[in-house]
Amino acid sequence: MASKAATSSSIPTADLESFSSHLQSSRRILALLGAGLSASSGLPTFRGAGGLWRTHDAVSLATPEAFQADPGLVWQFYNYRRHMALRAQPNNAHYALAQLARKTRDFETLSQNVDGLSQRAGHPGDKLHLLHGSLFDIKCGEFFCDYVQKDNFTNPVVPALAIPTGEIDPTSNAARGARELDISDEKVELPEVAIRDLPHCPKCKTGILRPGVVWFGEALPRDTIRYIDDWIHATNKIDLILVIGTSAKVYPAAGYVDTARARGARVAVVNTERTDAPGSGLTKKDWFFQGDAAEVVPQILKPIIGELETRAQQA
Ligand code: BV8
Repeated sequence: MASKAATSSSIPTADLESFSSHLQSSRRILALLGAGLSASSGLPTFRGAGGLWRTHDAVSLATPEAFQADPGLVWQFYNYRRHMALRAQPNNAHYALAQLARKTRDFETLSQNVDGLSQRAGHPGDKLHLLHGSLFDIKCGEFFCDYVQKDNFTNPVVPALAIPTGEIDPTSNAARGARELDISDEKVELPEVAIRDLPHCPKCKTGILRPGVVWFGEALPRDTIRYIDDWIHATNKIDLILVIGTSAKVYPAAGYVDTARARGARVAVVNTERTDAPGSGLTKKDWFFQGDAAEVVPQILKPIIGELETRAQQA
């Protein structure tokens, strides 16, 4: 297992060769994706600086309790992340994985990301499994109501959540042209949002709508988990698991690395941090490619996907 800051030319050939031959001989491949995949698209990760939104730890806002306590604040957090995700572009790692999915019959991708960038890179929907939901699905917050709205890209999700520009009247022309304030910075005043101005459920008429993401303490989507478990148990062999841009600290998602390993999978990690090796660590049969996913993933998948047809627009 080798590790050296990998730009396209500096991935140790030995690793690239051994990885390439294993990749080409692999019949059943799994991938586990995390926030690091979208880092070079400009979206903050949960660890490090990105882990804080204003003075709030992102993880603490991603809970039913936080929504119960202050649905306005939680909606401002999610509306901001929807806004940032809509403004971001998929990068070459998103495109490379989409290409691998088109070229590999038995390749399933498990994403912890809720930003929609893999979908926008054309990753085949039937081979992309969103473990933690999507920022662009909206559902009723009442447990007894099953109202769900898929792929709602309205921005802001309701007028009251418009990102402030510092202009008094947010609907004025001046406001429309004005630069948005960075509300992730606690120094920027966050406008109060009244409960009545939050999105309400058109079905049960009582519930406040919430983002269609899986919050901490909540179960993952049953059908998705069932599909993945059926795929894993379909045969007793998995050849390779790609672990890309994740600290693999959140369960049950992180548990899939050892599940795949238990079925004979070799592990290939792409991460900027040497420290973030998943599950029970790496063995000499595994690979660690240190570097930016947008750089490294197209490089290591080249034996199957060739040169990327669709490349991210250089910002
Ligand atoms: C549940 C959606 C039960 C919302 C998210 C076992 C052990 C310990 C704890 C638990 C356990 N089982 C369950 C728990 C509790 C909890 C948990 O895991 N807690 C953690 C904190 C210890 N799990 C849960 O609560 C789960 N639910 O267990 O329910 C249950 C069962 C039945 C019935 C009822 C209840 C639900 C977990 C899902 C929570 N929702 N997201 C939202 O997004 O707002 S999790 C969220 O955080 C993300 O989806 C992701 O999963 C996680 C962040 O992790 P990463 O994506 O890896 O991002 P991170 O910033 O950490 O790391 C980025 C990495 O990229 C770093 O390694 C960095 O070095 C690297 N990187 C950075 N830049 C680049 C890069 N790499 C490459 N290129 C770059 N450019």
